[in-house]
Amino acid sequence: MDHADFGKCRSTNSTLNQWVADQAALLQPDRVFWCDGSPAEKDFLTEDAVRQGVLIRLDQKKLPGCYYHRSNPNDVARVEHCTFICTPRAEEAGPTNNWAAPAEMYEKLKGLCRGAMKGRTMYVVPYLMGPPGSPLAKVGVELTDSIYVALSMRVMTRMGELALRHLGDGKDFNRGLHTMLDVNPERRFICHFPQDNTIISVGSAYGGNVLLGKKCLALRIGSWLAREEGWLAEHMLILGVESPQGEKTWIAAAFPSACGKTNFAMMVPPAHYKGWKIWTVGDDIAWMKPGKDGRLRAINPEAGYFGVVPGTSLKSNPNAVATIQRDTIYTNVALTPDLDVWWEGKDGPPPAEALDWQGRKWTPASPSKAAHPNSRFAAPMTNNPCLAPEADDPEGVPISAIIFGGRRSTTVPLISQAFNWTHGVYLGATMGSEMTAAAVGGAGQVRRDPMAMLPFCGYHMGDYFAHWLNMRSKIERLPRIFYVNWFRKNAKDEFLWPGFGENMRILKWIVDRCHGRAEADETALGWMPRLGEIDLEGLPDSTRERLREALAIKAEEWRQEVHAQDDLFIKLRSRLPKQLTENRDLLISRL
Ligand code: GTP
Ligand code: SPV
Ligand code: MN
Repeated sequence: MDHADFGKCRSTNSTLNQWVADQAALLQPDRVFWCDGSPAEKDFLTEDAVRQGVLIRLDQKKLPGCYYHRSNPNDVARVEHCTFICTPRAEEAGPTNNWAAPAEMYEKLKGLCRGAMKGRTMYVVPYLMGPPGSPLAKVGVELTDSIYVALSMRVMTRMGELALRHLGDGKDFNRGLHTMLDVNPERRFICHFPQDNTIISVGSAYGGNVLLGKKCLALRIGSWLAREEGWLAEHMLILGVESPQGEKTWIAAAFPSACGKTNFAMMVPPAHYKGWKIWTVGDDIAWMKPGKDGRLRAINPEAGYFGVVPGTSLKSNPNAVATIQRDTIYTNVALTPDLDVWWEGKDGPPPAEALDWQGRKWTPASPSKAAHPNSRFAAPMTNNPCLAPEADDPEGVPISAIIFGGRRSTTVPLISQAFNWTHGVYLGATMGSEMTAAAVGGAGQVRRDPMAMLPFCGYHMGDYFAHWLNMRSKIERLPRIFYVNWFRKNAKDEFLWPGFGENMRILKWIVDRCHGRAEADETALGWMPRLGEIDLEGLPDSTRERLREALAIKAEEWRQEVHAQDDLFIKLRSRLPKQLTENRDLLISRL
Protein backbone atom coordinates (compact mmCIF):
# COMPACT_ATOMS: atom_id res chain seq x y z
CA MET A 1 0.00 0.00 0.00
CA ASP A 2 1.05 3.55 -0.61
CA HIS A 3 2.20 6.00 2.06
CA ALA A 4 -0.74 8.23 1.22
CA ASP A 5 -3.25 5.56 2.22
CA PHE A 6 -2.34 6.01 5.87
CA GLY A 7 -2.38 8.84 8.36
CA LYS A 8 -5.43 10.74 7.09
CA CYS A 9 -7.43 12.79 9.56
CA ARG A 10 -10.87 11.31 10.05
CA SER A 11 -11.72 13.31 13.14
CA THR A 12 -14.71 15.65 12.86
CA ASN A 13 -14.17 16.98 16.38
CA SER A 14 -13.50 20.67 15.78
CA THR A 15 -11.93 21.24 19.22
CA LEU A 16 -9.48 18.41 18.67
CA ASN A 17 -8.73 19.38 15.07
CA GLN A 18 -8.09 22.99 16.05
CA TRP A 19 -5.76 21.96 18.87
CA VAL A 20 -3.79 19.66 16.57
CA ALA A 21 -3.55 22.43 13.96
CA ASP A 22 -2.31 24.90 16.58
CA GLN A 23 0.35 22.49 17.83
CA ALA A 24 1.43 21.68 14.26
CA ALA A 25 1.83 25.41 13.59
CA LEU A 26 4.19 25.61 16.56
CA LEU A 27 6.15 22.41 15.97
CA GLN A 28 6.23 22.64 12.15
CA PRO A 29 6.40 18.93 11.30
CA ASP A 30 6.81 17.94 7.63
CA ARG A 31 3.78 15.72 7.93
CA VAL A 32 0.89 15.08 10.34
CA PHE A 33 -0.06 11.40 10.63
CA TRP A 34 -3.33 10.49 12.35
CA CYS A 35 -3.22 7.00 13.84
CA ASP A 36 -6.38 4.92 13.43
CA GLY A 37 -5.13 1.85 15.31
CA SER A 38 -5.83 -0.61 12.46
CA PRO A 39 -3.70 -3.72 11.88
CA ALA A 40 -2.73 -2.46 8.39
CA GLU A 41 -1.51 0.79 9.91
CA LYS A 42 0.53 -1.15 12.45
CA ASP A 43 2.27 -3.08 9.65
CA PHE A 44 2.91 0.12 7.74
CA LEU A 45 4.40 1.97 10.75
CA THR A 46 6.44 -1.04 11.83
CA GLU A 47 7.92 -1.34 8.34
CA ASP A 48 8.77 2.35 8.43
CA ALA A 49 10.38 2.04 11.86
CA VAL A 50 12.52 -0.87 10.64
CA ARG A 51 13.54 1.09 7.56
CA GLN A 52 14.58 4.03 9.78
CA GLY A 53 16.53 1.71 12.10
CA VAL A 54 14.34 2.63 15.09
CA LEU A 55 13.26 -1.03 15.36
CA ILE A 56 15.14 -4.20 14.51
CA ARG A 57 13.00 -7.11 13.33
CA LEU A 58 13.63 -10.17 15.51
CA ASP A 59 13.49 -13.77 14.25
CA GLN A 60 9.86 -13.92 13.15
CA LYS A 61 9.68 -17.71 13.36
CA LYS A 62 10.75 -17.73 16.98
CA LEU A 63 9.23 -14.41 18.03
CA PRO A 64 6.43 -13.48 15.62
CA GLY A 65 5.57 -9.80 15.62
CA CYS A 66 8.46 -8.98 17.99
CA TYR A 67 10.86 -6.07 17.54
CA TYR A 68 13.95 -4.73 19.23
CA HIS A 69 14.71 -1.15 20.20
CA ARG A 70 17.61 0.63 21.85
CA SER A 71 17.11 3.98 23.53
CA ASN A 72 19.77 6.63 23.84
CA PRO A 73 22.12 5.54 26.69
CA ASN A 74 21.42 8.89 28.37
CA ASP A 75 17.70 8.06 28.37
CA VAL A 76 16.92 4.73 30.08
CA ALA A 77 14.53 5.48 32.95
CA ARG A 78 12.04 7.96 34.37
CA VAL A 79 13.62 11.27 35.35
CA GLU A 80 12.02 12.47 38.56
CA HIS A 81 14.26 15.53 38.87
CA CYS A 82 12.97 16.79 35.49
CA THR A 83 9.30 16.05 36.24
CA PHE A 84 7.11 19.02 37.14
CA ILE A 85 3.61 19.67 38.42
CA CYS A 86 2.64 23.12 37.14
CA THR A 87 -0.19 24.51 39.25
CA PRO A 88 -0.87 28.23 39.78
CA ARG A 89 0.29 27.94 43.42
CA ALA A 90 3.31 25.90 44.57
CA GLU A 91 1.34 24.79 47.63
CA GLU A 92 -1.04 22.80 45.38
CA ALA A 93 1.81 20.64 44.09
CA GLY A 94 3.25 20.24 47.57
CA PRO A 95 6.79 19.64 48.81
CA THR A 96 7.20 16.16 47.26
CA ASN A 97 6.84 17.45 43.68
CA ASN A 98 8.95 19.77 41.57
CA TRP A 99 6.86 22.81 40.87
CA ALA A 100 6.93 25.54 38.22
CA ALA A 101 4.49 28.37 37.49
CA PRO A 102 2.33 27.39 34.49
CA ALA A 103 2.85 30.62 32.51
CA GLU A 104 6.63 30.44 32.84
CA MET A 105 6.80 26.72 32.03
CA TYR A 106 4.51 27.09 29.00
CA GLU A 107 6.74 29.90 27.75
CA LYS A 108 9.92 27.87 28.20
CA LEU A 109 8.41 24.78 26.55
CA LYS A 110 7.06 26.83 23.66
CA GLY A 111 10.57 28.07 23.04
CA LEU A 112 11.89 24.52 22.97
CA CYS A 113 9.02 23.25 20.80
CA ARG A 114 9.07 25.96 18.15
CA GLY A 115 10.05 24.25 14.91
CA ALA A 116 11.15 21.14 16.84
CA MET A 117 9.46 18.73 14.41
CA LYS A 118 10.94 20.20 11.23
CA GLY A 119 11.90 17.31 8.98
CA ARG A 120 9.88 14.90 11.13
CA THR A 121 6.40 13.38 11.18
CA MET A 122 3.99 14.32 13.94
CA TYR A 123 1.89 11.30 14.91
CA VAL A 124 -1.54 12.07 16.34
CA VAL A 125 -2.30 9.25 18.76
CA PRO A 126 -5.85 9.21 20.15
CA TYR A 127 -6.20 6.68 22.97
CA LEU A 128 -8.70 5.46 25.51
CA MET A 129 -7.68 4.63 29.08
CA GLY A 130 -10.04 1.99 30.47
CA PRO A 131 -12.55 -0.45 28.99
CA PRO A 132 -14.88 1.12 26.40
CA GLY A 133 -18.09 2.30 28.05
CA SER A 134 -16.59 2.39 31.55
CA PRO A 135 -17.71 5.32 33.70
CA LEU A 136 -14.03 5.64 34.63
CA ALA A 137 -12.61 5.61 31.09
CA LYS A 138 -10.79 8.74 29.84
CA VAL A 139 -9.65 9.87 26.41
CA GLY A 140 -6.21 11.28 25.72
CA VAL A 141 -4.54 12.44 22.54
CA GLU A 142 -0.76 12.32 22.35
CA LEU A 143 1.11 14.19 19.65
CA THR A 144 4.57 12.69 19.21
CA ASP A 145 7.48 12.76 16.78
CA SER A 146 8.58 9.27 17.85
CA ILE A 147 7.36 6.35 15.74
CA TYR A 148 8.48 4.09 18.62
CA VAL A 149 6.11 5.96 20.95
CA ALA A 150 3.25 5.71 18.44
CA LEU A 151 3.78 1.95 18.12
CA SER A 152 4.21 1.46 21.88
CA MET A 153 1.05 3.45 22.66
CA ARG A 154 -0.75 1.04 20.34
CA VAL A 155 0.34 -1.81 22.61
CA MET A 156 -0.19 -0.04 25.91
CA THR A 157 -3.58 1.59 25.31
CA ARG A 158 -6.78 1.19 23.32
CA MET A 159 -5.53 3.38 20.51
CA GLY A 160 -7.08 4.88 17.37
CA GLU A 161 -10.62 5.18 15.99
CA LEU A 162 -12.13 3.65 19.09
CA ALA A 163 -10.85 6.55 21.20
CA LEU A 164 -12.18 9.12 18.72
CA ARG A 165 -15.58 7.44 18.80
CA HIS A 166 -15.52 7.56 22.59
CA LEU A 167 -14.71 11.26 22.51
CA GLY A 168 -17.38 12.10 19.92
CA ASP A 169 -17.57 15.88 19.63
CA GLY A 170 -16.65 16.34 23.31
CA LYS A 171 -13.97 18.73 24.50
CA ASP A 172 -12.92 16.64 27.49
CA PHE A 173 -9.67 14.93 26.53
CA ASN A 174 -6.14 15.02 27.84
CA ARG A 175 -3.87 17.11 25.64
CA GLY A 176 -0.49 15.43 25.42
CA LEU A 177 2.48 16.76 23.51
CA HIS A 178 5.73 14.87 23.18
CA THR A 179 8.81 15.78 21.20
CA MET A 180 12.19 14.11 21.50
CA LEU A 181 14.09 17.29 20.58
CA ASP A 182 17.71 16.08 20.48
CA VAL A 183 17.29 13.64 23.41
CA ASN A 184 19.50 15.74 25.61
CA PRO A 185 19.21 15.43 29.41
CA GLU A 186 19.81 19.19 29.63
CA ARG A 187 16.59 19.82 27.73
CA ARG A 188 14.42 17.11 29.28
CA PHE A 189 11.19 18.18 30.99
CA ILE A 190 8.10 16.16 31.83
CA CYS A 191 5.46 18.74 32.70
CA HIS A 192 1.90 18.37 33.93
CA PHE A 193 -0.72 21.11 33.96
CA PRO A 194 -3.57 19.49 35.93
CA GLN A 195 -5.95 22.46 35.64
CA ASP A 196 -5.63 22.33 31.84
CA ASN A 197 -5.62 18.51 31.58
CA THR A 198 -2.37 18.98 29.64
CA ILE A 199 0.98 17.17 29.54
CA ILE A 200 4.09 18.35 27.71
CA SER A 201 7.10 16.04 27.57
CA VAL A 202 10.31 17.04 25.79
CA GLY A 203 13.82 15.68 25.39
CA SER A 204 13.24 11.98 26.17
CA ALA A 205 12.05 8.96 24.21
CA TYR A 206 11.81 6.41 27.00
CA GLY A 207 9.06 4.69 28.95
CA GLY A 208 7.16 6.56 31.61
CA ASN A 209 8.59 9.86 30.34
CA VAL A 210 6.90 9.60 26.96
CA LEU A 211 4.12 6.97 26.96
CA LEU A 212 1.88 9.73 28.23
CA GLY A 213 -1.13 7.56 29.02
CA LYS A 214 0.81 5.72 31.69
CA LYS A 215 2.37 7.64 34.58
CA CYS A 216 1.57 11.14 33.29
CA LEU A 217 -2.17 10.77 32.56
CA ALA A 218 -3.20 7.65 34.48
CA LEU A 219 -1.42 8.71 37.69
CA ARG A 220 -0.30 12.35 37.89
CA ILE A 221 -3.25 13.94 36.09
CA GLY A 222 -5.42 10.97 37.09
CA SER A 223 -4.82 11.44 40.81
CA TRP A 224 -5.80 15.11 40.44
CA LEU A 225 -9.04 14.22 38.62
CA ALA A 226 -9.69 11.40 41.11
CA ARG A 227 -9.66 13.77 44.06
CA GLU A 228 -12.00 16.18 42.28
CA GLU A 229 -14.36 13.42 41.19
CA GLY A 230 -14.25 11.18 44.26
CA TRP A 231 -12.21 8.16 43.18
CA LEU A 232 -8.66 6.80 43.44
CA ALA A 233 -5.91 6.66 40.77
CA GLU A 234 -3.22 4.35 42.13
CA HIS A 235 0.11 2.71 41.25
CA MET A 236 -1.42 -0.74 41.81
CA LEU A 237 -1.76 -4.08 40.15
CA ILE A 238 -5.17 -5.77 40.21
CA LEU A 239 -5.55 -9.54 40.46
CA GLY A 240 -8.22 -12.12 41.16
CA VAL A 241 -7.75 -15.24 43.29
CA GLU A 242 -10.07 -18.06 42.28
CA SER A 243 -10.54 -20.91 44.75
CA PRO A 244 -11.28 -24.53 43.75
CA GLN A 245 -14.92 -23.76 44.67
CA GLY A 246 -14.96 -20.92 42.12
CA GLU A 247 -14.96 -18.09 44.68
CA LYS A 248 -13.19 -15.05 43.19
CA THR A 249 -11.53 -12.50 45.47
CA TRP A 250 -10.20 -9.30 43.87
CA ILE A 251 -7.11 -7.60 45.24
CA ALA A 252 -5.20 -4.41 44.45
CA ALA A 253 -1.57 -3.98 45.47
CA ALA A 254 0.77 -0.98 45.50
CA PHE A 255 4.50 -1.78 45.32
CA PRO A 256 6.99 0.88 44.14
CA SER A 257 8.59 0.69 40.69
CA ALA A 258 10.48 -2.56 40.09
CA CYS A 259 9.23 -4.06 43.38
CA GLY A 260 7.14 -6.94 42.04
CA LYS A 261 3.75 -5.77 40.72
CA THR A 262 3.97 -7.51 37.32
CA ASN A 263 5.29 -10.69 38.94
CA PHE A 264 2.56 -10.74 41.59
CA ALA A 265 -0.22 -9.93 39.11
CA MET A 266 0.66 -12.92 36.89
CA MET A 267 1.73 -15.36 39.58
CA VAL A 268 1.40 -19.13 39.18
CA PRO A 269 0.58 -20.80 42.54
CA PRO A 270 2.75 -23.70 43.80
CA ALA A 271 1.85 -27.14 42.42
CA HIS A 272 -0.12 -28.34 45.46
CA TYR A 273 -2.61 -25.42 45.14
CA LYS A 274 -4.77 -27.59 42.93
CA GLY A 275 -7.76 -25.77 41.54
CA TRP A 276 -6.49 -22.34 42.65
CA LYS A 277 -5.98 -19.79 39.90
CA ILE A 278 -4.66 -16.23 39.68
CA TRP A 279 -6.26 -13.87 37.15
CA THR A 280 -4.64 -10.59 36.04
CA VAL A 281 -6.69 -7.44 35.57
CA GLY A 282 -3.71 -5.05 35.56
CA ASP A 283 0.00 -4.98 36.44
CA ASP A 284 0.73 -1.30 37.15
CA ILE A 285 -2.22 1.06 37.50
CA ALA A 286 -5.66 0.87 39.10
CA TRP A 287 -8.50 3.37 38.85
CA MET A 288 -10.95 2.65 41.63
CA LYS A 289 -14.36 4.13 42.38
CA PRO A 290 -17.16 3.24 44.79
CA GLY A 291 -19.76 1.29 42.80
CA LYS A 292 -23.54 1.18 43.10
CA ASP A 293 -23.15 -2.03 45.10
CA GLY A 294 -21.23 -0.15 47.83
CA ARG A 295 -17.95 -1.83 46.96
CA LEU A 296 -14.73 -0.30 45.65
CA ARG A 297 -14.68 -1.12 41.91
CA ALA A 298 -11.34 -1.22 40.06
CA ILE A 299 -10.40 -1.03 36.38
CA ASN A 300 -7.03 -1.25 34.68
CA PRO A 301 -6.82 1.83 32.44
CA GLU A 302 -4.07 0.23 30.33
CA ALA A 303 -4.23 -2.44 27.63
CA GLY A 304 -0.63 -3.67 27.77
CA TYR A 305 2.29 -4.31 30.10
CA PHE A 306 5.49 -2.27 30.13
CA GLY A 307 7.42 -4.72 32.27
CA VAL A 308 10.93 -5.11 33.66
CA VAL A 309 12.72 -7.76 31.55
CA PRO A 310 15.76 -8.86 33.62
CA GLY A 311 14.90 -11.77 35.87
CA THR A 312 11.91 -12.83 33.76
CA SER A 313 12.05 -16.63 33.44
CA LEU A 314 9.89 -19.74 33.50
CA LYS A 315 10.74 -20.05 37.18
CA SER A 316 9.99 -16.46 38.25
CA ASN A 317 7.10 -15.60 35.91
CA PRO A 318 6.02 -18.21 33.35
CA ASN A 319 2.96 -16.19 32.33
CA ALA A 320 5.18 -13.20 31.47
CA VAL A 321 7.43 -15.49 29.42
CA ALA A 322 4.38 -16.68 27.49
CA THR A 323 3.14 -13.11 27.08
CA ILE A 324 6.33 -11.82 25.46
CA GLN A 325 6.70 -14.49 22.76
CA ARG A 326 4.78 -12.45 20.18
CA ASP A 327 3.79 -8.88 19.26
CA THR A 328 6.24 -7.50 21.81
CA ILE A 329 8.60 -4.53 21.64
CA TYR A 330 11.80 -5.17 23.61
CA THR A 331 13.80 -2.12 24.71
CA ASN A 332 17.41 -2.16 25.95
CA VAL A 333 17.88 -5.92 26.32
CA ALA A 334 20.72 -7.76 24.51
CA LEU A 335 20.49 -8.86 20.87
CA THR A 336 21.99 -12.16 19.71
CA PRO A 337 23.49 -12.82 16.24
CA ASP A 338 20.47 -15.00 15.32
CA LEU A 339 18.10 -12.10 16.07
CA ASP A 340 16.89 -13.38 19.40
CA VAL A 341 16.88 -11.39 22.65
CA TRP A 342 18.72 -12.13 25.89
CA TRP A 343 18.84 -10.75 29.42
CA GLU A 344 20.29 -11.59 32.80
CA GLY A 345 18.09 -14.21 34.42
CA LYS A 346 16.63 -15.58 31.18
CA ASP A 347 16.12 -19.36 31.01
CA GLY A 348 18.96 -21.35 29.47
CA PRO A 349 22.66 -20.57 29.09
CA PRO A 350 23.83 -17.11 28.04
CA PRO A 351 24.71 -16.69 24.36
CA ALA A 352 28.41 -17.06 23.45
CA GLU A 353 28.23 -13.53 22.12
CA ALA A 354 25.69 -10.76 21.73
CA LEU A 355 25.31 -7.03 21.36
CA ASP A 356 24.53 -5.41 24.69
CA TRP A 357 21.84 -2.79 25.30
CA GLN A 358 24.18 -0.12 23.92
CA GLY A 359 25.01 -2.15 20.79
CA ARG A 360 28.49 -3.07 22.01
CA LYS A 361 29.95 -6.54 21.60
CA TRP A 362 29.27 -8.61 24.73
CA THR A 363 30.33 -12.10 25.88
CA PRO A 364 29.65 -13.94 29.16
CA ALA A 365 33.16 -12.85 30.23
CA SER A 366 32.26 -9.15 29.88
CA PRO A 367 32.25 -7.28 33.17
CA SER A 368 29.08 -5.31 32.38
CA LYS A 369 25.48 -6.42 32.08
CA ALA A 370 24.15 -7.34 28.64
CA ALA A 371 20.66 -5.97 29.33
CA HIS A 372 20.06 -2.68 31.11
CA PRO A 373 18.57 -3.32 34.62
CA ASN A 374 15.56 -1.22 33.56
CA SER A 375 15.18 -2.86 30.13
CA ARG A 376 11.51 -3.41 29.35
CA PHE A 377 9.00 -5.31 27.27
CA ALA A 378 5.83 -3.74 25.89
CA ALA A 379 3.31 -6.52 25.28
CA PRO A 380 -0.46 -6.55 24.77
CA MET A 381 -2.35 -7.80 27.81
CA THR A 382 -4.38 -10.11 25.56
CA ASN A 383 -1.20 -12.26 25.25
CA ASN A 384 -1.37 -13.06 28.98
CA PRO A 385 -2.56 -16.66 29.53
CA CYS A 386 -4.13 -15.65 32.86
CA LEU A 387 -5.79 -12.42 31.72
CA ALA A 388 -9.05 -12.07 33.65
CA PRO A 389 -12.11 -11.91 31.38
CA GLU A 390 -13.24 -9.18 33.82
CA ALA A 391 -10.36 -6.93 32.62
CA ASP A 392 -12.75 -5.60 29.98
CA ASP A 393 -15.70 -5.17 32.36
CA PRO A 394 -16.67 -1.47 32.24
CA GLU A 395 -17.84 -1.63 35.87
CA GLY A 396 -14.52 -3.03 37.11
CA VAL A 397 -13.96 -5.70 39.73
CA PRO A 398 -14.97 -5.37 43.43
CA ILE A 399 -11.86 -5.04 45.60
CA SER A 400 -11.75 -7.03 48.88
CA ALA A 401 -8.16 -6.25 49.89
CA ILE A 402 -5.56 -3.57 49.29
CA ILE A 403 -1.92 -4.51 49.81
CA PHE A 404 0.95 -2.08 50.32
CA GLY A 405 4.51 -3.29 50.09
CA GLY A 406 8.04 -1.95 49.73
CA ARG A 407 11.49 -3.33 49.18
CA ARG A 408 13.05 -3.48 52.64
CA SER A 409 16.01 -5.68 53.54
CA THR A 410 15.31 -5.12 57.25
CA THR A 411 12.61 -4.00 59.72
CA VAL A 412 9.33 -4.60 57.87
CA PRO A 413 7.76 -8.05 58.42
CA LEU A 414 6.66 -10.31 55.60
CA ILE A 415 2.97 -9.72 56.26
CA SER A 416 0.69 -7.80 58.60
CA GLN A 417 -2.86 -6.53 58.45
CA ALA A 418 -4.03 -3.06 59.43
CA PHE A 419 -6.45 -2.77 62.35
CA ASN A 420 -8.81 -0.62 60.29
CA TRP A 421 -8.97 1.71 57.24
CA THR A 422 -7.29 4.66 58.97
CA HIS A 423 -4.47 2.49 60.27
CA GLY A 424 -4.13 1.05 56.74
CA VAL A 425 -3.83 4.54 55.28
CA TYR A 426 -1.14 5.22 57.89
CA LEU A 427 0.75 2.07 56.81
CA GLY A 428 0.57 3.10 53.14
CA ALA A 429 1.50 6.70 53.94
CA THR A 430 4.64 5.73 55.86
CA MET A 431 5.82 3.06 53.45
CA GLY A 432 9.53 3.11 52.70
CA SER A 433 11.38 1.33 49.92
CA GLU A 434 14.89 0.90 48.58
CA MET A 435 15.19 2.73 45.27
CA THR A 436 15.58 0.79 42.01
CA ALA A 437 16.77 1.26 38.42
CA ALA A 438 13.26 2.32 37.31
CA ALA A 439 14.20 5.93 38.02
CA VAL A 440 17.48 7.73 37.52
CA GLY A 441 19.64 8.06 40.67
CA GLY A 442 19.81 6.79 44.24
CA ALA A 443 19.39 3.02 43.66
CA GLY A 444 19.47 1.05 46.93
CA GLN A 445 18.72 3.93 49.31
CA VAL A 446 15.59 3.70 51.46
CA ARG A 447 13.20 6.53 50.82
CA ARG A 448 9.61 7.16 51.87
CA ASP A 449 7.36 6.22 49.00
CA PRO A 450 3.80 6.68 50.28
CA MET A 451 1.42 4.23 48.61
CA ALA A 452 4.17 3.77 45.94
CA MET A 453 2.98 7.17 44.64
CA LEU A 454 5.85 9.50 45.58
CA PRO A 455 6.84 10.11 41.92
CA PHE A 456 3.25 9.97 40.66
CA CYS A 457 0.96 11.99 42.92
CA GLY A 458 -0.14 15.09 41.00
CA TYR A 459 -0.89 17.25 44.04
CA HIS A 460 0.01 17.87 47.69
CA MET A 461 0.75 14.55 49.36
CA GLY A 462 -0.94 15.72 52.57
CA ASP A 463 -4.17 16.33 50.63
CA TYR A 464 -3.73 12.93 49.01
CA PHE A 465 -3.66 11.27 52.45
CA ALA A 466 -6.78 13.25 53.43
CA HIS A 467 -8.49 12.04 50.24
CA TRP A 468 -7.68 8.42 51.16
CA LEU A 469 -9.03 8.93 54.68
CA ASN A 470 -12.21 10.51 53.26
CA MET A 471 -12.85 7.55 50.96
CA ARG A 472 -13.74 5.60 54.09
CA SER A 473 -17.14 7.27 54.28
CA LYS A 474 -17.81 6.74 50.55
CA ILE A 475 -17.31 2.96 50.45
CA GLU A 476 -19.89 0.83 52.23
CA ARG A 477 -17.88 -2.39 52.20
CA LEU A 478 -14.33 -1.28 52.81
CA PRO A 479 -11.44 -3.39 51.53
CA ARG A 480 -9.14 -4.78 54.24
CA ILE A 481 -5.63 -3.32 54.11
CA PHE A 482 -2.43 -5.40 54.32
CA TYR A 483 1.28 -4.63 54.37
CA VAL A 484 3.86 -7.00 52.84
CA ASN A 485 7.63 -7.14 52.34
CA TRP A 486 8.97 -9.85 50.02
CA PHE A 487 12.50 -8.48 50.29
CA ARG A 488 13.60 -8.94 53.92
CA LYS A 489 17.08 -10.46 54.19
CA ASN A 490 19.09 -12.36 56.79
CA ALA A 491 22.62 -11.56 57.99
CA LYS A 492 24.01 -13.49 55.00
CA ASP A 493 22.22 -11.10 52.63
CA GLU A 494 19.81 -13.84 51.48
CA PHE A 495 16.10 -13.24 50.96
CA LEU A 496 14.22 -14.80 53.88
CA TRP A 497 11.14 -15.52 51.81
CA PRO A 498 11.28 -17.38 48.44
CA GLY A 499 8.87 -14.92 46.79
CA PHE A 500 7.36 -15.04 43.29
CA GLY A 501 4.86 -17.96 42.98
CA GLU A 502 5.40 -18.84 46.64
CA ASN A 503 3.76 -15.50 47.51
CA MET A 504 0.53 -17.45 46.95
CA ARG A 505 0.95 -18.78 50.49
CA ILE A 506 0.72 -15.24 51.86
CA LEU A 507 -2.03 -14.32 49.43
CA LYS A 508 -4.03 -17.29 50.66
CA TRP A 509 -3.87 -15.94 54.22
CA ILE A 510 -4.97 -12.53 52.96
CA VAL A 511 -7.93 -14.04 51.10
CA ASP A 512 -8.88 -16.08 54.15
CA ARG A 513 -8.72 -12.98 56.35
CA CYS A 514 -11.04 -11.16 53.94
CA HIS A 515 -13.56 -13.97 54.31
CA GLY A 516 -13.12 -14.31 58.09
CA ARG A 517 -11.48 -17.72 57.81
CA ALA A 518 -7.94 -17.20 59.22
CA GLU A 519 -6.63 -16.59 62.73
CA ALA A 520 -4.33 -13.68 63.59
CA ASP A 521 -2.42 -12.32 66.56
CA GLU A 522 -2.62 -8.70 67.61
CA THR A 523 0.87 -7.13 67.53
CA ALA A 524 2.27 -3.62 67.75
CA LEU A 525 2.23 -3.39 63.96
CA GLY A 526 -1.19 -4.87 63.28
CA TRP A 527 -2.74 -8.32 62.90
CA MET A 528 -0.17 -10.97 62.04
CA PRO A 529 -0.50 -14.65 61.14
CA ARG A 530 0.46 -17.29 63.67
CA LEU A 531 3.44 -19.25 62.31
CA GLY A 532 1.25 -22.30 61.69
CA GLU A 533 -1.25 -20.25 59.69
CA ILE A 534 1.10 -19.86 56.71
CA ASP A 535 1.13 -22.96 54.54
CA LEU A 536 4.71 -24.25 54.05
CA GLU A 537 3.92 -27.55 52.30
CA GLY A 538 6.55 -28.49 49.73
CA LEU A 539 9.17 -25.99 50.97
CA PRO A 540 12.48 -27.02 52.60
CA ASP A 541 12.43 -27.54 56.40
CA SER A 542 14.65 -24.48 56.87
CA THR A 543 11.77 -22.28 55.65
CA ARG A 544 10.00 -22.40 59.01
CA GLU A 545 12.91 -20.76 60.81
CA ARG A 546 13.29 -18.22 58.00
CA LEU A 547 9.61 -17.44 58.16
CA ARG A 548 9.93 -16.79 61.89
CA GLU A 549 12.74 -14.35 61.10
CA ALA A 550 10.76 -12.75 58.26
CA LEU A 551 7.86 -12.11 60.65
CA ALA A 552 9.97 -10.81 63.56
CA ILE A 553 9.36 -7.35 65.01
CA LYS A 554 12.64 -5.89 66.23
CA ALA A 555 12.06 -3.02 68.64
CA GLU A 556 15.32 -1.22 67.89
CA GLU A 557 14.72 -1.30 64.12
CA TRP A 558 11.22 0.07 64.68
CA ARG A 559 12.48 2.93 66.84
CA GLN A 560 14.66 4.00 63.91
CA GLU A 561 11.84 3.40 61.45
CA VAL A 562 9.36 5.64 63.27
CA HIS A 563 12.07 8.29 63.42
CA ALA A 564 12.73 8.00 59.67
CA GLN A 565 9.01 8.30 58.95
CA ASP A 566 9.00 11.65 60.73
CA ASP A 567 11.01 13.32 57.96
CA LEU A 568 8.10 12.98 55.55
CA PHE A 569 5.50 14.00 58.11
CA ILE A 570 7.52 17.11 58.97
CA LYS A 571 7.80 17.98 55.28
CA LEU A 572 4.02 17.66 54.87
CA ARG A 573 3.01 19.13 58.22
CA SER A 574 0.95 22.07 56.90
CA ARG A 575 -1.54 19.65 55.33
CA LEU A 576 -0.95 16.41 57.20
CA PRO A 577 -4.23 14.91 58.49
CA LYS A 578 -4.10 14.58 62.26
CA GLN A 579 -5.31 10.95 62.13
CA LEU A 580 -1.89 10.04 60.77
CA THR A 581 0.09 11.61 63.60
CA GLU A 582 -2.38 10.01 66.02
CA ASN A 583 -1.67 6.64 64.46
CA ARG A 584 2.04 7.28 64.77
CA ASP A 585 1.62 8.03 68.48
CA LEU A 586 -0.45 4.89 68.94
CA LEU A 587 2.26 2.84 67.26
CA ILE A 588 4.94 4.31 69.51
CA SER A 589 2.91 3.51 72.61
CA ARG A 590 2.27 -0.05 71.39
CA LEU A 591 5.97 -0.54 70.70
P1 GTP B 1 7.37 -1.40 37.51
O1 GTP B 1 6.98 -1.89 36.15
O2 GTP B 1 8.63 -0.61 37.51
O3 GTP B 1 6.27 -0.64 38.18
O4 GTP B 1 7.79 -2.71 38.38
P2 GTP B 1 6.94 -3.87 39.08
O5 GTP B 1 6.48 -3.41 40.41
O6 GTP B 1 5.93 -4.40 38.14
O7 GTP B 1 8.08 -4.97 39.36
P3 GTP B 1 8.33 -6.40 38.68
O8 GTP B 1 7.23 -7.37 38.94
O9 GTP B 1 8.73 -6.19 37.27
O10 GTP B 1 9.59 -6.89 39.52
C1 GTP B 1 10.81 -6.20 39.49
C2 GTP B 1 11.91 -7.06 40.07
O11 GTP B 1 11.60 -7.39 41.42
C3 GTP B 1 12.04 -8.42 39.37
O12 GTP B 1 12.98 -8.40 38.35
C4 GTP B 1 12.50 -9.32 40.48
O13 GTP B 1 13.90 -9.34 40.54
C5 GTP B 1 12.00 -8.69 41.75
N1 GTP B 1 10.89 -9.42 42.37
C6 GTP B 1 9.59 -9.47 41.98
N2 GTP B 1 8.85 -10.24 42.82
C7 GTP B 1 9.71 -10.68 43.76
C8 GTP B 1 9.57 -11.51 44.92
O14 GTP B 1 8.49 -11.98 45.27
N3 GTP B 1 10.71 -11.73 45.66
C9 GTP B 1 11.91 -11.22 45.31
N4 GTP B 1 12.97 -11.49 46.08
N5 GTP B 1 12.09 -10.43 44.22
C10 GTP B 1 11.02 -10.17 43.46
C1 SPV C 1 7.58 2.47 36.80
O1 SPV C 1 8.68 3.01 36.84
O2 SPV C 1 6.82 2.40 37.81
C2 SPV C 1 7.14 1.82 35.54
C3 SPV C 1 7.97 2.00 34.35
O3 SPV C 1 6.09 1.19 35.51
S1 SPV C 1 7.67 3.53 33.59
O4 SPV C 1 6.62 3.34 32.58
O5 SPV C 1 8.91 3.94 32.93
O6 SPV C 1 7.21 4.50 34.56
MN1 MN D 1 5.13 1.06 37.57
